[in-house]
Amino acid sequence: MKSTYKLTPEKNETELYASGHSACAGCGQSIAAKTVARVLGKDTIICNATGCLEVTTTPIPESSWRMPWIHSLFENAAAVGTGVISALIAQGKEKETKVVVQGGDGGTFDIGFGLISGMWERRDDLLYVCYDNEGYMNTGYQNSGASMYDASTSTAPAGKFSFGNHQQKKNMPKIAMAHNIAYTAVASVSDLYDLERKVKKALTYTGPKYIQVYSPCIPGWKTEPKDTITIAQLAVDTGIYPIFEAEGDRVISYKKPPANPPKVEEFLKLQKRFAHLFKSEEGKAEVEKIQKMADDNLEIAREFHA
Ligand SMILES: Cc1ncc(C[n+]2csc(CCOP(=O)(O)OP(=O)(O)O)c2C)c(N)n1
Ligand SMILES: [Mg+2]
Repeated sequence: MKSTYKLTPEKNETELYASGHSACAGCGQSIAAKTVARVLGKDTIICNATGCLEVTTTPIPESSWRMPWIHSLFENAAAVGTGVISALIAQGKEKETKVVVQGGDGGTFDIGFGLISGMWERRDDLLYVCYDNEGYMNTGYQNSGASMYDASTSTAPAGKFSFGNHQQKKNMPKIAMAHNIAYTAVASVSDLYDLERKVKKALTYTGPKYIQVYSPCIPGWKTEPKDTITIAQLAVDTGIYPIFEAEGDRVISYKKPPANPPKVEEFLKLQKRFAHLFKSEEGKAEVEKIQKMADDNLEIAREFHA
C-alpha cells in the first residue's frame, strides 16, 4: 500500500528532520518523527532518548535535526525535558518555546519509565512522543515491555519450546491516563494526517501530554520496506493496535473499526517475526489467540461508537 500523504515542495526544502540520516529505507519511526518535527516547528527543543532515532540521525559530528535537539541518556530523557523547561521558565521564554521529549518504546515503557512517571506527577508542560517499534531495535531486536505477544525477538526467540515473546504488551497509554495527564493519544504511521492532527491538538493543552506512534521496524520485524505502511494500516484495521485519544483518564475518541476488518493472519504473514506461527497446528492455535485479542479491541471501539 502506498501512502497518499503529500508534502509540498516548499515544505520539503525546509524539512526539520533532514534527509541523509542512516535509518533503513521504509523505517516507520523516521517517517513518524519527520512528521512530528514538521508540526512542531523550529521553535522547539527536542530531548531525545538514546535509541535508533538518535543513533541514525546524529553520528558525530553530523546531525539531521535543523532544530534545537539534545541527546540524553537512555533512561533520563524525561528528566532532561524537565530541566529544559525549568530553564525556559527562569528566562521567561516558556510560552514561546515548546519542549518535546521523544524516545523509543524501550526508553519509554521500560528503562525511562520511572522518570516519565515523575514528569507526569510534576505536571510538567511537556509533550512526550514514543515511537513504538516493539523492541530494543537499535541494539539487536531484544524484547521490550512493548513487544507483541508471540513475536520472535532476540531475547525471546521462537524455537522448539517457545512461540517467542509470551509477555503481554504493557498498556502504556492507559498508564499515562492513570496519571490523569492532560492528553494521551495513540497514532499510527499509516495515517500521517491523524498524527499531525494529534500533535497539533496536544500542543493546545497545558500540562503533560503523551503520544504513542505505531512504527514498524524493517530489520526487527523482518519485513520489506515497501510493506511498512500496509503493516501499520493492518495493525489498526484488525484491532491489533487500538487508535484512540483521551483527556485525563477519559477516552474522547476511538478509531471506528472498518465494516469488514481484515483477519490478523494477513498482518502476521507480512512479518517474519511471526513466521513460526504458520509452521504447526500449535501455531494455528496461537494465531487464534491473537485474533481474539484483536477482536476484543475492536469490540471496545464498536461499543464507543454504539
Ligand atoms: C542504560 C543503558 N542501557 C542500555 C543501553 C544500550 N541501548 C542503546 S539504544 C538501546 C535500544 C533502544 O530501544 P528503544 O528505546 O525501543 O529504541 P529503538 O532503538 O527501538 O528505536 C539500548 C538497549 C544504553 N545506551 N544505556
Ligand atoms: Mg524500540
